[in-house]
Order: sequence, then C-alpha cells, then structure tokens
Amino acid sequence: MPGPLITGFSIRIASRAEAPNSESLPPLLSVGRPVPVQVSGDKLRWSGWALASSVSVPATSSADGVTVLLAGELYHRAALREAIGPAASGVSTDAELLLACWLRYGGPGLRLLNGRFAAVVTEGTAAVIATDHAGTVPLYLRRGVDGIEVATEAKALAGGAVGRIPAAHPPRTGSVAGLAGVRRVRAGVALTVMVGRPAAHAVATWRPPEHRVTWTEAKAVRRVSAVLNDAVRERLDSGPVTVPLSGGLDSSSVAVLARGAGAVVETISLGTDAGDEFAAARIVAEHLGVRHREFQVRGVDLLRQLPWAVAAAEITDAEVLEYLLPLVVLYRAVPGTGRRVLTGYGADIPLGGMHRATIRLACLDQVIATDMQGFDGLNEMSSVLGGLAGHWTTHPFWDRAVLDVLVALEPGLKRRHGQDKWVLREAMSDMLPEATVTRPKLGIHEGSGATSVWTALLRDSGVAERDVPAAKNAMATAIHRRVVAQAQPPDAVSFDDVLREVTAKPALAVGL
Ligand code: IOT
Ligand code: MG
Repeated sequence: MPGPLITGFSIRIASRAEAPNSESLPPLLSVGRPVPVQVSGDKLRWSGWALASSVSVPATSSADGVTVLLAGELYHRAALREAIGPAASGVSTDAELLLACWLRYGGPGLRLLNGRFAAVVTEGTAAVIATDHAGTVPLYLRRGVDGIEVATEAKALAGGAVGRIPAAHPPRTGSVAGLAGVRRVRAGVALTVMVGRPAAHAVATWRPPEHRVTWTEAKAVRRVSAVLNDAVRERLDSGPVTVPLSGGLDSSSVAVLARGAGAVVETISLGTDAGDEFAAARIVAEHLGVRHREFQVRGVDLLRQLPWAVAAAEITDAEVLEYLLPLVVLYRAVPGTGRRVLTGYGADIPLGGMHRATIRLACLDQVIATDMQGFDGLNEMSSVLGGLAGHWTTHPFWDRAVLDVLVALEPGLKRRHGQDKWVLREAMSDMLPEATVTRPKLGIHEGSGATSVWTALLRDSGVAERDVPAAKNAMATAIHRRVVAQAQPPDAVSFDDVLREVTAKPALAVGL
C-alpha cells in the first residue's frame, strides 16, 4: 500500500433528524477513489465522500457509539499499540488504531498520536475534529445551525451553506481568504463541536518546544541521528519510495537513511533553464546507487503551473508558493500515480537553515522560535501538494519526535565550527559524500529559478523592482480567488492572463 487508505474527505455531519446531504462529488484536487461516507448513528448522521486507495475501503470505523474517519497515517504504531494494550491487538488499519486509542484514553488520546493526518470522531452529539501536530493534512470546517461540514480542502466548502453561521468562531481556528464562514483548524488541535449548538471548545495536542537543551556534541549528534533514522523507517512500507533530491543535506539525508533501511529508493531532481542542482544530486544518487531521474522544464512553464500550486496549498503567500511550486511541478512529473514520496522539506525551519547568514546565536534562536510559531496555515507540507498527482508525500524532518529534538537543541549546536545546521551535517558525515555534507544550502526557489523567473516575467511586464513582491502576492491572491473561493479547476486559470490582469493595474505598472 503506497499511501494511506484514506487521503482526504468532504463530509457533512448533521443531527439524526436532518435529511442526508445530496451526494455530489466534492471538488477536491487530491486524486483518489471516491467512496461514500454514510453513517447513521443514534444522534448524528454523516454523509459525503472520502478519497480512498480502493473502492472497497470503508471510509469510517465505529465501535461502542464512537465513529472515526482518518485521512492520512500514523507513525510509531508499535509503541501506540503497546500503550493501548490488548484492545489494539486485533486492529489492522490506522483508523481502527485511533478508535482503540479513543476508547482507552478518550479525547486526550489524540495527544498520543504522531502522524500525518486529519481526523473526525463523533460520540453522542459531539464531533471532534483534529489535526496532526503540524497540521500537515489541512482541515477546514463550516458550522451551521443544523450541522457541520468538514473537508481536507477549503475549496470543497466553497459555495455550500449549512444554515446560519453561529456568531462566534470556534477557538483555535483561522480564517480562509475569500471563504466567509469557513474556518481552518490550527495545527496540533482537537476541536470539539456540539452539532446543532453553538458551543465549541479546543485543546492543544502539541506545541513547539520553547525550552532549549544543552547536550554534549556527541549526545546531540547521536540523538539527531537516531530520531531521524526512526522517522524515515516509520515512513517506509514494503514498496519503493521516491525522494525528490536536490543534492542538499536534507534530501540527501532522507535518501541515504531510506536506502540504509533497505527500501528501494528512486530519486528525482528538477531543473529549469534558469537553474538546476543536477550535478549535486547526481553525486548523491551515484553514491547511493539508486535509480535517478532528471526532470527539466522551461522556467516559464514552471510558472504557468502556479494555479496548481495555489489550488493545492490554498494560500496566497507568494514567497511560500515559490518553495511549493517546483515541488508541485515535480510531483506532477513523477511517472505513474500512487508513489510514496519522502522529502527533506522542513529541515530548515527547526535548524535555522533559511537563516544561514544569521551568525549571532541570540538572533538565530529567536528566528527559529518565530518560524516555529509562524508555520501554521502556510500549508507547506499539505498532503494535497502530492495528492493532486495521486502521490502520498511525507516529511521525516517534521515527524513529531524529530521536531521535539531539533527545535529544542540549543542554537550553538545548530551553528557551530563556522557551519550552519552543524548537528545534522555531523550526524550524516559517515553516510554521505564529503561534498554533500559540506554543501552550502540553496533554497528550492533559488535552485529551480522559481523566484528569478517570476521576477523577470513581472519586470518584463513593466513592474518596478520594488513592486515585484506586491505584484507576486496580487497574482497569488487573484489565482486563489478562482481556484479556491470559486473552486475552478487550475487548468481553467491562465497564469498569463492573471499576469496581464495584475500588471495592467496602474498602481503596479507605474510603481506606487
Ligand atoms: P529546500 O530545503 O531547498 O527544499 C525542500 C525539499 O524539496 C528538499 O529537501 C528536497 O526534498 C526537495 N527539493 C528541493 N530542491 C529540489 C530539486 N531541485 N529537485 C528535486 N527536489 C528538490 C524551503 C527550501 O529552502 O526548500 N523550505 C524550507 C522552509 C521554508 C521556510 N518556511 C517557514 N519558515 N515556515 C525547508 O525547511 O525545507
Ligand atoms: Mg532543505
């Protein structure tokens, strides 16, 4: 099974008295086999769709009046099973494991889970809607008097309405641009909603560590090595895996650990006429002896797929989209569907890699703390990025246990001996070529030319240098309106048209 049984859903939960929803397919961008969600409980009725790996997969699991829907997967299952005890011995799916966990621990059991998931659990008239620690399977809801609508993509909730929206927003939720009434459940949250009543409350199931630990070099290197190795192994199954490989430290670490765990690893590297990291990636692929592909696309054709990136990430932040666009283009180019993809994405956030020029430890630690407070809602690791091409992506560096270690390391272990990300470089030094271990960081937006090509297209259209960031955000917002708020298919939105539209506005063309 290359991916989880269920990867996304769009459902409605109403009181038993409600008529079931019409069963039109939701406009989810993720690709999968739609299976109906139909549950008639004592108090609540579920209806809608889930995206499954097979039409024979049941969308929900129920026992003792509790019903569970889980999109995504759990890691560290063996330890979780042991914690749950005999009740977990007969379970086969992650949804059943979550159900067994709930039956033993109740709602607080959600605090035990290390995974990549979005979950819905109902018991009585309460619906609990939960994200993983990092919110990597995005989760949106719209509440009405009669029921709630919950989906893993905001666009699935565009247009529809479930009666009057209660005045207060549920706690620990955020807004979604252009979609009034739709709320995004924050990362590491279990939100309880009483169906048909305005009451809602939320608990945090995880927070980024705020303390810092002072370990010896040897201990820090040993722990980083061990926890990352575990996270990679937890993300493998018996099949082959694809690693998007830049030849930088992060993706190379993931590839070598997956290989070391016995997986059949394939690597793929993306480049454009504006830049590539092919040479660096080749060094690693040859070192590992894995099948490696180079995928070359024209820079302008990369940018033309921006509507796909916006539709997948459902964000308007152009800077983040410059990181995500090359990945979306790459996932669309990976041959076939149903690949399990392990990326090095996210390593730079707890390790301060994006701040490689920040030498002072006080500053480094502060930017790391700020980034760990600010990731939520950027959807950088959204399952839809790969899901739109039918692939399941996962990020070992954002495994909960890895983050707990990396974030908490004192900054002097991250910048040390004149190097950035020192502790990771040291942990990988025996496993990767010297050139890879010492390679300076190059961001995907730099290496692929995503930033420079987009800038050049705007400059050629008459946008002044200082207006480029605003013009990029204006384009992202215009695209978002169409592919998210209006749920148009990304192919129906032309990058060139949006470019013309945005640059025709006098304020930008003449430079405000
Ligand atoms: P970067 O670290 O360059 O790339 C992220 C992952 O994308 C890599 O580990 C690799 O798996 C894949 N990748 C990158 N370039 C290529 C390529 N040319 N071909 C194939 N695969 C590639 C941005 C960044 O620099 O990405 N991501 C940061 C975090 C951004 C800041 N976010 C925040 N503060 N919330 C990161 O930590 O990865
Ligand atoms: Mg990186």
